[in-house]
Amino acid sequence: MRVQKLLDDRRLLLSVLVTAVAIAIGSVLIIAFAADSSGGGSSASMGMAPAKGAPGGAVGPVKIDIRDFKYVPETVTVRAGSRVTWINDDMAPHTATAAGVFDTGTLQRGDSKALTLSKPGSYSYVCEFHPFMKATVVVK
Ligand SMILES: [Cu+2]
Repeated sequence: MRVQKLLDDRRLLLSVLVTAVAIAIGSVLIIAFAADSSGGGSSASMGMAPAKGAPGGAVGPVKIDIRDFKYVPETVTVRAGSRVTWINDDMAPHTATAAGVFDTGTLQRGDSKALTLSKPGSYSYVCEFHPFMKATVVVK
């Protein structure tokens, strides 16, 4: 009786082990599939990544900070139709004015203004209050 019981226990243990191994293999396969599909997703988003390169980069939307009497970045290149936002972080009021092309109007501290630039060209602009402040937007 005792020997028989021991054998039964062993069989039970063996079947439990086999089941555990099967579950382990199954979950490894599921994880591998999940990793594979998420890997595909991340490589797709990596393909999109260059579009996010805003400062001085290729495609809008783009933000330009005004601080210490400078436009940062000083030169930006955007695709036609991009929205460009100027944000005044200075104490002094500023504008971003390209005569006859675009004008943010007066931006007080903390103000921002978004303009859509749709016509290709290279536009240098200044601050109406501080004409030594110069920068360029290139619209492609
Ligand atoms: Cu200014």
